Amino acid sequence: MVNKEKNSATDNRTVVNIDAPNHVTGKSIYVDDIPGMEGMLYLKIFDSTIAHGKITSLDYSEAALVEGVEKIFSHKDITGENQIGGIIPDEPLLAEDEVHFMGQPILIIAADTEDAAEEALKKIKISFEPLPVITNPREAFAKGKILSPSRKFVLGDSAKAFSNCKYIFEGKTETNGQEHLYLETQGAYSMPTEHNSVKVFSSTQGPTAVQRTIARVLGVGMNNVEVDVARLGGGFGGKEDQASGWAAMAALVAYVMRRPAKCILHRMEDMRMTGKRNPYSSDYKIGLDEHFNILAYDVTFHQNGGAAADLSPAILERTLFHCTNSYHIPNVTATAHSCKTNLPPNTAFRGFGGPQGMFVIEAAIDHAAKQLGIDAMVIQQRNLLKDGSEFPYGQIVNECEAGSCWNEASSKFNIEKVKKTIATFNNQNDFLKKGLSVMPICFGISFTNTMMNHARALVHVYSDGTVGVSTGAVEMGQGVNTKMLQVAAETLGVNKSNIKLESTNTTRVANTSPTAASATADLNGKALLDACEQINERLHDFIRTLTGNDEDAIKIINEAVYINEEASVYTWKNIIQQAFMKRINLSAKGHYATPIIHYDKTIEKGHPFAYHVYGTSIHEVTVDCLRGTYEIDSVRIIHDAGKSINELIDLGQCEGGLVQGIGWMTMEEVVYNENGKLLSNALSTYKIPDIYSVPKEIDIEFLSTEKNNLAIMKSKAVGEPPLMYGIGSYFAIRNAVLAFNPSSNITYSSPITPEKVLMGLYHKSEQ
Ligand code: MTE
Ligand code: LUZ
Ligand code: MOS
Repeated sequence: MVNKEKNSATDNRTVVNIDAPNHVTGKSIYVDDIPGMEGMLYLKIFDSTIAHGKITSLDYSEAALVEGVEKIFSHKDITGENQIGGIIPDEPLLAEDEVHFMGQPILIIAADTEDAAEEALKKIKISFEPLPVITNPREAFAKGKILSPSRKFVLGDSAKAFSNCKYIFEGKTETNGQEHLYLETQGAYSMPTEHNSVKVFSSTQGPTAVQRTIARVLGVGMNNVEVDVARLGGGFGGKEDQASGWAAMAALVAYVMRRPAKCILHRMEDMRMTGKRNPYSSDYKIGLDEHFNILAYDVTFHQNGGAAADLSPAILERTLFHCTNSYHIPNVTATAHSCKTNLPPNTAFRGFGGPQGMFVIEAAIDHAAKQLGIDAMVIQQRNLLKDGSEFPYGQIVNECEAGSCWNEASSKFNIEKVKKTIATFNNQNDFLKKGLSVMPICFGISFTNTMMNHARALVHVYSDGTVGVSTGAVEMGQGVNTKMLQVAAETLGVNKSNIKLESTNTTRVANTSPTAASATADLNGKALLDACEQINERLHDFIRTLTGNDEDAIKIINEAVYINEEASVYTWKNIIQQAFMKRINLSAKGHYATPIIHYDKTIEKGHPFAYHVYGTSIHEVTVDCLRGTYEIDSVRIIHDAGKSINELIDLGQCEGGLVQGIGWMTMEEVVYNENGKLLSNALSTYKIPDIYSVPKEIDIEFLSTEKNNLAIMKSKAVGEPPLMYGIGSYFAIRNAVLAFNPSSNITYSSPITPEKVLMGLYHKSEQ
């Protein structure tokens, strides 16, 4: 099952990321590396110092006099609409009379130098009349502050089912936010172009969203705005929607001043002004029969949305879609509220609400297991999805790999033996305790908003036989450009060295969905396939006119032309030259829209996902019970990769996702005080996993599951699913704490930081 044998460097499936050499030699270009043009303005943002209040006075006359300051923009200087809300128009670009979070932009300073802009910043005088600050989603909900209508998914009849349950357990969970910490901070560089237009280089996952937002803010057509993206130094969801504001600022200044303008956030500005993963506060109730079958599950989610909707309504929806993770539960009532608080608008982050939903069902199962005196894995395994199971949203499970991943992991990594070794270790050690957990995952692939699941690609074959490929995909480190290159090379039969991946540009490929939902390679790859096939068809027809036999079967492999399976005198290059002379169209635009998917929000039922990605991870940790510190000893994973198009890249995605998930669950602690001020506002106070805190051993094996699904060349999406393996490390640490102190009151609250571990280790029950 597991395919490890093929590893030759010439194998298409182990192609090295085309960006790797430039990344490691510092040649890759990010927005701030684009050389500034003559007359370029530097932007600085003046942002709110309180989390909620009315602006009673604002005086920037002195700041405007600083030498080098060209203009200070307030909301009154916006030529179009002061609105950047993506799903719901509830977010001004610049605050007007009220501020709703600390870090909310109020003014833009445009100056000849960064120093002048910084200097001006200090001279702005503002006063506020403070209003009550809410940071807690439950409190917001109790006060009726919601960002979008609440949602409810119902399967079966959980109220009735609970009355047939032998065991019922209820509880609460908390998951905290997560800072994206992309290496490249948010930023954009814009220049005025002819005919009332602007060109913008933006570090965005959503070039079209940036284009649409700029058009709205400037009050021009989308055809007046060209957005270009070479690559991102990471996005992780943080630039799916939240790149638009900075791009709109740079574009506004360029448009009004007729000068190039650059807006790049410094790290602490970025951390303060941008939203993070949505924290959730949730209630669960789980019911089981005497055989530990889960019969019923009720769950209520309170999502901390922050001060504006941003993508939170869509994130909320995905939480519901994944609220039963990879388990078959026949009776489910899941309710979700998006709560408005005075924090920066929270946003997409790898997993997009899915991880938050999955944590709760895992906590509920763990709770039941602890009370029943059994291992959580007994309940987990017993209730895994099978072909024919129904998800709470009505989609029927098929090509299910939940059981195969579990079984493969269990036998390959010998769970039974690990269990025994850990029990022995824990018996022999008083102040070191080990913990074990299993975390299965199931993640739906497609944008949950059906209309977003389409893409286009543009292929030019130049008359010398070289090829330029443009798609709507944004390269952000996940290797999508390399995958696109492989698709084009394989489909056209052209050597990779003759194909160039162009930047993502709204003028070349329009109306793109953001690079998100892990679906980028599927959507854009299939559009690219369509474009390449159109060109193939024209070339094959042309070759048949040369052979004079319109029955001939043509194939081009490695730039050699085969006719009826036999090598011919023709090569790719001479065929292209001849076709060009015969005025054959050597360009093609491909289009793809995912078939079969649909969803009816009015009844919350449908078939929203093209397919699901599965996997099983096994986590072993050791807790130092004197210090409360811990080490992740190992994480072993069987991952459902389909037939991976690029095993090196997909392995990197699994490792990166896993570690990012572990960070969210264990050490990354976003802290706001009760005034809505971000305390974890720098890398001295916000810790992400480094080489010392990653698992000592990571073993990831792909379950080769070449099936008839809608994945690109049968290679399943891989960007987000592995993040959710990280949840397993939380439960392994928790289990180690309980091995030391079985009566600990440690709650289901993440991240499980060393402080929380220490408190849990030494908690004394009241009796
Ligand atoms: N990998 C890297 N190196 N950098 C990133 O920013 N973003 C993740 C994931 N992997 C990200 C990454 C997120 S949030 C998503 S949705 C997917 O990549 C998007 O790309 P894909 O659709 O091509 O998988
Ligand atoms: N973005 C989005 C996403 O708009 N819809 C989604 O379903 C989604 N899923 C994951 C990540 N981003
Ligand atoms: Mo990823 S959260 O879909 O950008």
